This record gives sequence, structure tokens and C-alpha cells, in this order.
Amino acid sequence: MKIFIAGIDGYLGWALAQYLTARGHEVAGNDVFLRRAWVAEVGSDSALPVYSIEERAAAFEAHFGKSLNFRQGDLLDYDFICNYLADFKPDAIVHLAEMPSAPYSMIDQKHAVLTQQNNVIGSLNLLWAMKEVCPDAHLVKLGTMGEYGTPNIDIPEGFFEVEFRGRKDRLPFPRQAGSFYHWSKVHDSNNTMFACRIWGLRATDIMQGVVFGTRIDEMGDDPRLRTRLDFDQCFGTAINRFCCQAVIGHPLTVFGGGKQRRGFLPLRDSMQCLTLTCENPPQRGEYRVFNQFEETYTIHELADLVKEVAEEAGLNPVVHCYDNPRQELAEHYYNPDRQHLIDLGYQPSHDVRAEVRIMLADLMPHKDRILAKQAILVPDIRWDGSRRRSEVIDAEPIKS
Ligand code: USQ
Repeated sequence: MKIFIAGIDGYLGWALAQYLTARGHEVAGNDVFLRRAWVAEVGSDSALPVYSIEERAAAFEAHFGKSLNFRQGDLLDYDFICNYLADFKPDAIVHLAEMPSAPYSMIDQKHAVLTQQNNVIGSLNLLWAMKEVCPDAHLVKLGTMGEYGTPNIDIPEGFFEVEFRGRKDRLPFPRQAGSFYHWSKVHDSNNTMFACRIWGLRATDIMQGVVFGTRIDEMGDDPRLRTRLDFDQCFGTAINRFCCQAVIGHPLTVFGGGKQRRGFLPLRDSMQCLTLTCENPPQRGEYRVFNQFEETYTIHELADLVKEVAEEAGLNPVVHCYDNPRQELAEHYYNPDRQHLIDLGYQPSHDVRAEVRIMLADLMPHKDRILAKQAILVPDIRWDGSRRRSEVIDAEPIKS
């Protein structure tokens, strides 16, 4: 298949380009390197070195025997994206070109607006470009489990049957996002669903959980093929941060009591799921929703797990609870479905413990890169728009 990746230089995009190419798909993609700029803006750097796109392309060609079909350009540039799609003629488009951080979107008015402009308008341009130049292509749109929030009932995959005043309907499940970033994804979902209905586009909206991991096997040993691994308060996700913290002996930063529960999945399984989705497109006019995660855990369970694996690796981490800079439920019911991808053949590859072991081994040689930026590990971006560094509220590891 011909698969276009919007945001090919990012954490998921660079890995996906390799995963798909290794399976015989023809890949092309765009990027404007905003992720690199945003991480620098918040005073951080990737724990794993990130090479220039020219160095990445050279390594890609040496490893896969194909040149990388890449153009620098932005989804906000409508003519650019129309021209690129018209030239490439994709069967599927995987949309990863969004600002992905909840804390970044909550910094202030400027960052909230940037997030929603970049994400909502970029996605809308992509929908229009598809309508104009490749209406048969399948849009694989990266959404987030965070669109649903944490309701006190089970979470279906996008839609549910409702009975109200004696009548029944199948309706979109309510969205209760927890940051301006997560709301940008809800707005995208609505626009995508509408475009499928009125123009007959086909789309899969992926409600993805929190991804973690330093590698996929297809990257081999060439460091230029590795993907980035962020650990700052904005672009580092929980397990990735905990692993980086364990490597340098910084306390693992559990927010609040750590009883908030989320769905997680390793990078390699995210790649498997996105590929399965591309290879099994919906009908024209169909908008479907897949929940994509491997297992749910509380944050404290994960911190304890990283601590145990780190101890086996000879490290000596501690888990500290910090006052939570976010506004989110401290403890809640959480039971989302995830059947659609399993029906397509998704098989989880590694358990979290095995993946964390690999991550620690990958990160150990880059300890100095993390140490150089350790000042940014404790969060200070608060959901009320103020900046205050979180304090330790419980320094003893608590049993989860
Ligand atoms: N958390 C900690 N300590 C940390 C970092 C996070 O306790 O050092 C907690 C947060 O309070 C939150 C949970 O861990 O309850 C997850 O936070 P996260 O930063 O790992 O992930 P999140 O902000 O939810 O966002 C990430 C990605 C985003 C994606 C989302 C999927 O950045 O792009 O959409 O995961 S989901 O969480 O399912 O919405």
C-alpha cells in the first residue's frame, strides 16, 4: 500500500515509517520539525540523540534500500499538502502531525491557541485536501483515550446505544477531555465524523492510550534510526519519564496519590495497531473508532513496576508523590473496551516489564543527556494557568 505519514519526524512517525517500509509498504511523509522546537522551548532535549532529517534519510536508505520520500512542509499550508497528496496518491494517510502535550496546551493563552490552531486547522486542511485530491484514501487519525475522560461507566469504542424517553439511538459516546490539547482531539473527531458523513470519506479515529518505549526491532542498531524519547513535563509521558528518572537516580514523580488509571501500550504495539488499521480500511463514508491500548494501570502501579525492574538492573530508585499540577480525578472507575483491533488480529508483543527492561538498557548509555536536563523533571505547569513547582507530598513508597 501507499501510506502517507503526516508528522514523519516525530516519536511515532519516525518509527512508523520504518515499521511500514519493513513490511513492503511505500511510505511518504511531511514534517516541519515543530516537535524538536517545542521540546527545546520547554528547556529539554530527547534522551536518545535525534539526528537531522538528512542523516535520518541516509540511514533509512542504507538500511531499507529505498530513499525516504520526504518533504518539509506544514498541514497549515493547504497548497503544500494538496500538492504532495496529489503527487503521492496515497491509499492511506496516518495523521500524526499534531501538538501532543496536555501540559504544553495549558501553559497560557498563547499555547492553548497554538495547540488548537495547529491541531484543529491542520486536521481540517487534511480533510479538505483528501476531498479535493484523494477522496478514496483512508484517513487513520490519531485521537486519544483522553477524549473520553474518566466517566463512571464503561467506555465503548466511540459509539454506544442509548435509550432516552422510550426511544433508542446509536450515538457518539460523550467526550469529557481534561486539557485544551485533549479537547483539540475531540474537535478533530467531530470534524472527521462530519466529513465522512457529507463527503463519503473513510476514516478510523484511533483513541490511543499513553505510549512508551525506546525502540522497535526494525530500527536495528543504527542510532540514526532510533526515535526520540522525551522526559520533560510536557512531552515526556509517564513511563518514559519514570525510566529516565530511574536511570539518573531522580525520584519517580508520581502526581497526586498515583491512583489515577490510564491505558498504556508499547511503541511496538502502537506500530502494529496503526499498520493493521491501514491494512483493513473501512467502507467509503464510514467513520469508525478504535480504542488502542494494551492494558490499564494506575500510575503508582507503573512507578512501582519501573522501580522493581530498575532494581533488577542494579539501580536504586525511589518513588515520590508530588502535589498534582493537573486537575484530574484522583481515583475513579476506568473500564474502556478495546475489541476492534483484537478482532483485526492485534496481538500484544511484550509485557510492560519486558519493555521497561529494554528501555532502561537503551537509556543507560545516555545518562549524561538526562542529567544535563534534570532541572526540568519536576513539573511547574498548573491547570489554573499559574507556574509553581510541585512539592513532594509523600516521600515514602506506598504500596499500590
Ligand atoms: N503522570 C504522573 N507523573 C508524571 C507524568 C504523568 O503521575 O511524571 C500522570 C498524569 O498526572 C496523568 C498520567 O500520568 O494522570 C498520564 O500522563 P502522561 O503525561 O503520561 O500522558 P497524558 O498527558 O495523558 O498524554 C499522553 C500523550 C498524549 C496522548 C495521551 C493518551 O502525551 O499525546 O493523547 O497520553 S491518554 O492519556 O490516554 O489520553
